[in-house]
Amino acid sequence: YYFSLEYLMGRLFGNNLIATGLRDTASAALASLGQDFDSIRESEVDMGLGNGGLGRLAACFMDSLATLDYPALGYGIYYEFGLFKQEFVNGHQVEHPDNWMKFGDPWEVVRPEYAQEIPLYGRVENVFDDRGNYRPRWVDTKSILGVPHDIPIAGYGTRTVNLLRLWASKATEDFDLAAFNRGGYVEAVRDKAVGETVSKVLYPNDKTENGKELRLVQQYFFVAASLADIMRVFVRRHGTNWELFPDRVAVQLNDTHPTIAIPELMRLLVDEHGVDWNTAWDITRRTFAYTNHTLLPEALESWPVALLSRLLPRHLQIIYLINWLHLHEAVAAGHTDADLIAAISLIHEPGEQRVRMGHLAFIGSHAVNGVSALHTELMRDTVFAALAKVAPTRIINKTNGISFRRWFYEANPGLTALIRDELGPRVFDDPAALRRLEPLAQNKAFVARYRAVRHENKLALADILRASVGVTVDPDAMFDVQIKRIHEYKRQLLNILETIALWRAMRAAPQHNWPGRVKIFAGKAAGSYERAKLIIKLAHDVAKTINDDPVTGDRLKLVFVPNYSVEIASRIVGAADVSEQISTAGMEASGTGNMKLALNGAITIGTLDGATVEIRDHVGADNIVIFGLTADEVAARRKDRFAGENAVGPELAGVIDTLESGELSPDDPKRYAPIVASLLDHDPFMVAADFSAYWAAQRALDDRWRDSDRWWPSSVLNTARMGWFSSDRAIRDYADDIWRVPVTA
Ligand code: 26Q
Repeated sequence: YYFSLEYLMGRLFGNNLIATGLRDTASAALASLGQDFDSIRESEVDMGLGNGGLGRLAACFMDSLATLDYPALGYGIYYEFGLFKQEFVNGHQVEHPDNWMKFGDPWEVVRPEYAQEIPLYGRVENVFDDRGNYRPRWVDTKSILGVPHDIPIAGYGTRTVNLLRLWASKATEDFDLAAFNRGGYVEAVRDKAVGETVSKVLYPNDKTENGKELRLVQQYFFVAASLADIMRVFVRRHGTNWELFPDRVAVQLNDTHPTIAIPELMRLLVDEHGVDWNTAWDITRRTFAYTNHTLLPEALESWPVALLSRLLPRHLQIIYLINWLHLHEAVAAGHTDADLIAAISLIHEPGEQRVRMGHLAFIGSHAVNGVSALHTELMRDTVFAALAKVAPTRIINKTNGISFRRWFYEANPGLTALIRDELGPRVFDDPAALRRLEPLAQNKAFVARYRAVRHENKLALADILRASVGVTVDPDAMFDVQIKRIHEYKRQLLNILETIALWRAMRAAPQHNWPGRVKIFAGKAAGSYERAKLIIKLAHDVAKTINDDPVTGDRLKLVFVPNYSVEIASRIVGAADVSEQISTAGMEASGTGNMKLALNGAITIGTLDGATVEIRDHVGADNIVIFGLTADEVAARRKDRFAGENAVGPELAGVIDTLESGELSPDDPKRYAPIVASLLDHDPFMVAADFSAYWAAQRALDDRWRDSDRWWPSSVLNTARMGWFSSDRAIRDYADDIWRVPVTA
């Protein structure tokens, strides 16, 4: 059972047809009816119930679970509004609600018969039974109803269809009754609206918005409904033989967002089913496993004790008892150092008491995993260092993967057909078989066909760019792509500043043999993230300045594709020549866009961060361009406060001149003063520190591009050597090492 607050599914029509092998049949059938497959496909709304990487990973995992015949369900929330839609008005991001269900959802199967009533608020009555045992009762609760909506997930080339079970919230009768008894009809209806608010909207922040009550209600709502659903099925099959529970049930927590499931399972076992505490704790731990997706301090979830005591008073008691036993166990094992004990406590103490959800997930799980080798190592050394002392084997690595069905066969039908021609259809059953392409990297005829496919994809993308942003680009130019959420640590700023530097260099030496470049950006900024929005505006100001410059002409363009989505990503990955993976080393847990682009043959320019490290290991150091500070070097600089010591090279100095001159923003000449200040002052994301290395790496990429006998074999080798990054491999690793579950078919 996969527990996730987010599933970024995209469109399902094409995907389901590929899975069932009916894509071509459907296309022919539609044609015979005078209908065009693509326009039917495009009439589907994108199911955008996620923010970015974490939500898309959940979607790829659902695909692989079904494809590999694992008996699995995904649980989450059936948000009425998915991630906001993005529009640019005068270069500024404007958000609009994504009312994706407006015309109904053709995939949903509603299961009202499996609805669950979820209690909230109230208080705990401290009752003792006649033998003196503590039998607490959670009373005076309000409740909301969870109604499951099932989305079928068809496996590729198998009869397995798994379910994505998403809960919609509804008001319950007694919610209304309470208000009626207080004498208010209108209040009753308002309470009803509160019940329906819970599943109304996805939180659009991809770093923790700490302390928002509705967010915690969402988390508890879906977790409690899902555990009750799992128990319903378990009891039907095995009765109340709870000791068997961890052998039949494995729950994977997608980040800490569903961590309240740990005290909830304890409450169900101990309070509702009379299981003794120690047995219940053993069952709980053997049931859960937790995946961490970030080490950024501001993104580590914690909930104020005061909020928990109001919303989930019994859970808070249980958390305190878990913590008391956990700390005593540590002391008994010889960990007596007071700093260590404070560091492993579930409760963060100084100031307002808060429950650290990462800590709770860690101690309530039998396995805790990171999402790339580097990230897992950093987990052991930083956020979970103290806990790793008391549980040294719990942290393991499971490097992310991507669904090749979606990110290869569906996103790049031209390349899929070429590979089917060369390697036969069986290659699609085994991503590792892509390796057989390796010798073809030296085959001139094959390379020419591979290149022709890329060219076709670039022509198609050029049409989209013309239609969506009104910019005409040269399909023979290098398509240089950075597509992901806008975040300072992902350093879109570094890329934009390099664009300014390149523009200045081209104007200074227009006769130089510059290769054509199209810098393609896409991605959303959280509505409240001002700096990210300023970076979007800068990209637009740069585009406005350079796109019409007759000196640089077709040789340099910048386009920012609005409203990034799974669909837009699918149109871009097969048309990319260059993949920008340039986060400050140590800050990107894994990345998965890096895998999508390299699989489709883009050459990566990147830092040694996240899974890009492993991509280098697989494609070979000659087929990737690595630059910049390493994670260790970044950490050392932070510690020694290198601030002010950055040597600002001539290129960056020129860029700063341009920013300060107001040339890019004549309507507001000081607009970028805050960006310049942070570059020159503390440079928290090492943009200035890495600039000259990045500039040099980009020029090395220019040299490679001019040498097509080097570029294209290298591109083919990227495709040939990316098989390991299939989510099928990742899911097999979870199943073997964490869930210990065999396939069913
Ligand atoms: C939490 C609390 C309140 C509101 C929002 C959130 C929240 C929502 C989404 C916090 C984090 C996220 C998403 C995080 C995410 O997408 N992380 C990415 O996960 C990918 C899959 O493992 C990695 O490849 C990326 O490196 C990582 O950034």
